[in-house]
Amino acid sequence: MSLLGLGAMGHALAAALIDAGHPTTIWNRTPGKADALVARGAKLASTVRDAVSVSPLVVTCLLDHGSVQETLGPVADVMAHRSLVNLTTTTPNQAREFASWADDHDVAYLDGGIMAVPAMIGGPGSAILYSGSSTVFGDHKPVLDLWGESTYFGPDAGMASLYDLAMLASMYVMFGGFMQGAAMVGAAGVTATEFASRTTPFLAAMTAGFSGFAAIIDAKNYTGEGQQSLEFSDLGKIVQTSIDQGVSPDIIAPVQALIRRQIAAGHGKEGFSRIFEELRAGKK
Ligand code: FVH
Repeated sequence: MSLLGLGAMGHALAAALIDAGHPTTIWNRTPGKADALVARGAKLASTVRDAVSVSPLVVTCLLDHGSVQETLGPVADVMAHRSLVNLTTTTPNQAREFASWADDHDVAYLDGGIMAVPAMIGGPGSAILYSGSSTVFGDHKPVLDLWGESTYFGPDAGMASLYDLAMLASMYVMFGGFMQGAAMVGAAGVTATEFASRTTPFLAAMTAGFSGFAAIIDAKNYTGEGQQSLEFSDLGKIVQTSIDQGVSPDIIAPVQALIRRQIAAGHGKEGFSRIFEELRAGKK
């Protein structure tokens, strides 16, 4: 395999391949980042063209969509009849754009979304989502599995990225919620460390509720027993306490706005999952 990009993530991917004894050629725009990997057994290519031409499988892990375009565009001729796995984070439409470019240049394209940080690569909990060419996925799964659990999400090259970004959306909003709470108690002199020690087990337990929300959403029945209604819990006390503590409610207030729009639309007796419908209705 030839791996283009030796940033924090590319370095971890290369190291996992070398540790597994997989023949690996590496390239990076800025020289000097490959030394430790070469000492461990990787072959260093001095140009992208050299790197691409020695392997049937090329993997890119670069900064963004533009850096992949800049790197592969000039070597499209040597990319022909090879397989490309792009682990660079892009939007779904950018992934589809690469798939179309690949198609035009006789390249088999698989897009990937890495659900791990560099230190996790090759270890427990590391997962990479793939979509695009099923042939590339099937042919190379044993080597892809060296990095983490590999899951294929179908021929639409944008699906892996869509899952990736949707999961990151969930994560960042949860992280933002932690910041909101930490600021609220922080205004009363509580350290963020103390707050984290209380909040971590609580949130871990609360995530068990996702499957319940999911069942309600998939059934489109938001009126089931045992749910707090939107009217009962419109987050008013949380927003007010944030303000009373001198803390901006900017993280929690948009959630309240979704609830209030659903109440105004006549759904006040229904449960929290109902805000899914407000989101699905698009930005007002
Ligand atoms: N690091 C992480 O935790 C996340 C986990 C989830 C997935 N991401 C994505 O992985 C891509 C690479 O991330 P990274 O952490 O390796 O990023 P950096 O350490 O900043 O390295 C960037 C590499 O990209 C090269 N590069 C940048 N611009 C260009 C360009 N125009 N042409 C060629 N190469 C370019 C850069 O080269 P250099 O600066 O050393 O010369 C690095 O090799 C990324 O999509 C994450 O979203 C990581």
